[in-house]
Amino acid sequence: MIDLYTWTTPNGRKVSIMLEELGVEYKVHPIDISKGEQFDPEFLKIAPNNRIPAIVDHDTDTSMMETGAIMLYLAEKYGRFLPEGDEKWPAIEWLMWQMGGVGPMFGQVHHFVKYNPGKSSYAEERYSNEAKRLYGVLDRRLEGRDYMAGAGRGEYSITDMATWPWVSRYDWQQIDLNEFPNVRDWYVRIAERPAVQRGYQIPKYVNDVPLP
Ligand SMILES: N[C@@H](CCC(=O)N[C@@H](CS)C(=O)NCC(=O)O)C(=O)O
Repeated sequence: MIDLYTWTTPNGRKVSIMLEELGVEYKVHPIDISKGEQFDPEFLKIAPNNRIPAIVDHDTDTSMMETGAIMLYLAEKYGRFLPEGDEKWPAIEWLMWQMGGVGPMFGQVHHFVKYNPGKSSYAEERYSNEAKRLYGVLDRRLEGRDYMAGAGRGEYSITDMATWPWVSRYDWQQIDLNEFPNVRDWYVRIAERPAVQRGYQIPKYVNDVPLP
């Protein structure tokens, strides 16, 4: 049994989508970051960086923060959603690209462009340009592929599950997905998955999955 501590954000949705894809039993504990619940000392014991999401796996007595680690842990535990053999490291390479690039940069776009417009034109421009550059990188990666990692046209993996929730906020980033047709098609393909639809609504409904 897994406890998931989460909120309605891209990082939170990565893990709820994965748990829904795995079809395993898990219990949701909402951590409302708009009310500062991520700073609760009890949560700090599980997530020393005061960020959601985090999990506690009672089967193995493991608690874990950081979505990249959580997703690799779950992929290994259940033997799913991480390509094998020669395809394993490219999948992890692109997962790390999401962790180090897409997440932090898109997060700054949300901060400056969506929530604090006009406070710093330098930051708005810098992070918007970086987001557009990353969309271009993803579009080129997806040329001739259905998924970000895996042989041939690729296979659906944690790399996609980690990246998709950030792209789902394309309107917050003022991105027209039609400018990135490979990303748009990949985004819609994944949005149609029932587990993604369910995982998106954890821990509560905010809006339908956006569609371009
Ligand atoms: N690198 C972390 C990032 C986690 C993160 O930034 N979570 C955000 C929500 S998407 C959060 O908890 N923010 C609370 C805050 O900024 O105080 C991961 O991948 O788990």
